[in-house]
Amino acid sequence: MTRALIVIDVQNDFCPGGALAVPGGDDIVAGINALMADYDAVVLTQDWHPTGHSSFASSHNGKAPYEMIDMPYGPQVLWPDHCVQGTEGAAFHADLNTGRADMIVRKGYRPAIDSYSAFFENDHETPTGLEGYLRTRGITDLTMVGLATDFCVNFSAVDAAKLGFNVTVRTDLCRAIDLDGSLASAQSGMTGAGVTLA
Ligand code: VGL
Ligand code: ZN
Repeated sequence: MTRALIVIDVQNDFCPGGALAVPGGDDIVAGINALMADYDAVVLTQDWHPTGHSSFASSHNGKAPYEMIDMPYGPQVLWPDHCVQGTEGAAFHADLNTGRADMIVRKGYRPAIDSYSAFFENDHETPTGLEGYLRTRGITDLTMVGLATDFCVNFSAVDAAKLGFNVTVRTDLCRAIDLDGSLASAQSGMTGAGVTLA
C-alpha cells in the first residue's frame, strides 16, 4: 500500500482575511504540516484562476457572489474574485510546509470552466493529470485535507473514490463554506461514494 496526502487549496484567499474566506481556514495548517511525515507522497492543489474567470460573479452582468448560473457543463455557483494567478491571495498560507510537497497541481486556469476537483474540471471529463501522476507512482490510498470541505475537498474525494482509490477525508483538518446546506449534502455524497470520513 502506497499512501499520499492530498492537501486541497490551503491558500490565502480561503483563509480569514482572504477574498473567499472559509471560517477557521487557517486553524488546520499546523495539523496538516504535522501529518506530512506519515505519507509516501504529499501533493498540494492550488486554485489558480485567470482574471475575469467565468466562476467570478464580477464576470457576469447583474450577478452577485453566491448566486447560481447555468454553464454549458451545468449549474455553477458564482464566487467573489479569488485565487487570481500570481496574486498574494492565490499563494499558499505562509505557514504551510510547501517544501515537503512532491507535486503541486494547479486547477481552474481555463477561463470558461471551473475546477473544484483535483482530478477533473467541473465538466467531470477534462482531466488535471493527477490521476496519472498517482497511478504511475503506484499510489493506492489517499488522505485528503484542506479547503473547502463542501467544494474542492468533496469533489476531489468523490472523484478519487470513483477512480478506485481508497479515500479518507480527515474532516478535523478541513473547514467548510457551508452554503445552503452544502456541507450536509457533501458529507452524504462522500459517504455514498465510498469515502471514509475520519
Ligand atoms: C473552492 C470555491 C471556488 C474550494 C475553490 O477550494 O473549495 N471553492 N473555488
Ligand atoms: Zn476557485
